[in-house]
Amino acid sequence: MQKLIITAALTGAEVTREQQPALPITPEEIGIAAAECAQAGASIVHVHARNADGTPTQSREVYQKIIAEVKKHSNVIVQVSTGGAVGMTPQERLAPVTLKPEMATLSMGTVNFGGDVFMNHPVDMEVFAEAMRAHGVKPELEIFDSGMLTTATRWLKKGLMVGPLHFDFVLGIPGGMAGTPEALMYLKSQLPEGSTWTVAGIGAAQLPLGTLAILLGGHVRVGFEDNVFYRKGELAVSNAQLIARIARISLELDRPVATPDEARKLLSLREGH
Ligand code: KMH
Ligand code: ZN
Repeated sequence: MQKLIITAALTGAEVTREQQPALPITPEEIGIAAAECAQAGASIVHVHARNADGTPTQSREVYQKIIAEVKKHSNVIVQVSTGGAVGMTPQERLAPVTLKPEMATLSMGTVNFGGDVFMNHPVDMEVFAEAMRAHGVKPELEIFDSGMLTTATRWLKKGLMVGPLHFDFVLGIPGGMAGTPEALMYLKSQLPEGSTWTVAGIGAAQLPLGTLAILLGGHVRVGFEDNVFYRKGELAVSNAQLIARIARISLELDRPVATPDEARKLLSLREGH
């Protein structure tokens, strides 16, 4: 089995300080949280930008500061969000890709997102994929429901995307696929050959799905974007606390954790970072 790649989803677009007092918001806070997570075993940080008042933004300048702050403290891979927040325009969402980060997310379809609709028109998705190709950015394909994986497989066959593909199964969003072992097993069974994958279990699904992914040879994403609790009724004290638990479980299961450079190789990221 490959070494385990742990992604720290540090901030997200929706979680507030009221829900999680330790949420990193400013570029400086995100840089420090990234360093703590790298120390605890993360090799990727999935980042979202916020304005000073905590509202989400896709500002190129704020992402530039975040990337600089992360790189100041650690060698971790930076993956920017192109999902942003519900209601943002595709043009806004694409802005951080022009900074040529090593990775960016690419949502593979539209999904109900709680009480909202997270819009991903196929025409926009193609523009996003093309921009990532042009800037040498490795997409992580966000799969909220099974048809999105079918779409990715079709795009691969049509040459709209080049393999090996890397997927993130985001399971447990109200409106998307359930955060259950059965859902994860089904998605795994449908992967194009040679793909890598990680799982982001939402809320209470984070720990069981992360543990299952370790056993199945996948990778794991944890962090405040997806879950603010350490266990039922107990808030996590930091993103790093969630990372450290997954790293411990993986080591107990005899699966070593990848360094950022090992993750770069496993994900076939471009050279030169
Ligand atoms: N905030 C969600 C609407 C991503 O980062 O690419 C979308 C999201 C996915 O978080
Ligand atoms: Zn995100």
